[in-house]
Amino acid sequence: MSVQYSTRLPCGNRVLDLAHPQVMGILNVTPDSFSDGGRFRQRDEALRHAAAMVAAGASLIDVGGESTRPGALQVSADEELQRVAPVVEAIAAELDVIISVDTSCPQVMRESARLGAGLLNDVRSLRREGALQAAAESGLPVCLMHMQGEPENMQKNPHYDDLLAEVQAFFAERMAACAAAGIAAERIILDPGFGFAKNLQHNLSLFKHMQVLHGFARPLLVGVSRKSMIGQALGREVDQRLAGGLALAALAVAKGACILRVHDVAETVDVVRMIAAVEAAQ
Ligand code: 7PM
Repeated sequence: MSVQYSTRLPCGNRVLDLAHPQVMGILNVTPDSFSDGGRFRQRDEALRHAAAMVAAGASLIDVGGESTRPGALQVSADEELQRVAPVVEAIAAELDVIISVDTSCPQVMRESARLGAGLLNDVRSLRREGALQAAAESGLPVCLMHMQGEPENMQKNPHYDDLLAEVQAFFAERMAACAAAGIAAERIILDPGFGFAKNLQHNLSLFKHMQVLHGFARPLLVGVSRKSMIGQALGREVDQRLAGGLALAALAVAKGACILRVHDVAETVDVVRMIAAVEAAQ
């Protein structure tokens, strides 16, 4: 597959090589303790998990402090920042990896960029008040993810007249908003948003036809790890979705996706390496 974009994406003080598929490890920092001791323990645990994912071959770590689970309530910016900032700071100091921050909050974007984040991953595609400006001023690349509505209400009977056309129209609108805010197309990554305001048929159809998004000539990120589309297609609980997820990872690479956002880094890296071995053959 010939790519239509520069394969060298500057991410703060590092560069992401998009000539080959890259694996982004998911790091959730959603605590159950509010004591200082809890915060320190949580930071160290997160750092250990991040280090293990880097050792397994992740080139990006996606740090998320807000649950975007369907129906989830929003956390305050202060709470999100208290969860995310120490972890971003620790990873930046200790590990050779690009830090992505899964946030919709302008304050978290600014502070994360200051602390060494290399990528902003916003499931709301910079639609929150002040997010476009914060992202623009960070100078970092941004991942724009398709979602109809908000996480709070998105799975209440999602409907599309023409799913592919609506996803494409959404990206066209958000890329125009980014351009107007001073975020060049060269800084944008696109993500179909699997599981966000989509039923099983929507998810499968969007996956099947993902290639239409190459029309934007921007890198594609795919996040399907352990998601309910696998559970629903195969009848598997969340701890039994690895094989289904790896099948989708391989298929996503075949369809030209270049960032795979996953929980199971080592297994996904094997998928990517195996595909590369075949592609390198005569
Ligand atoms: C509960 C349900 C917790 C769902 C977390 C989730 C994506 C993302 C997430 C994605 C991008 C998950 C989701 N998913 N960011 N953040 N793309 N760019 O399953 O698909 O990880 S949160």
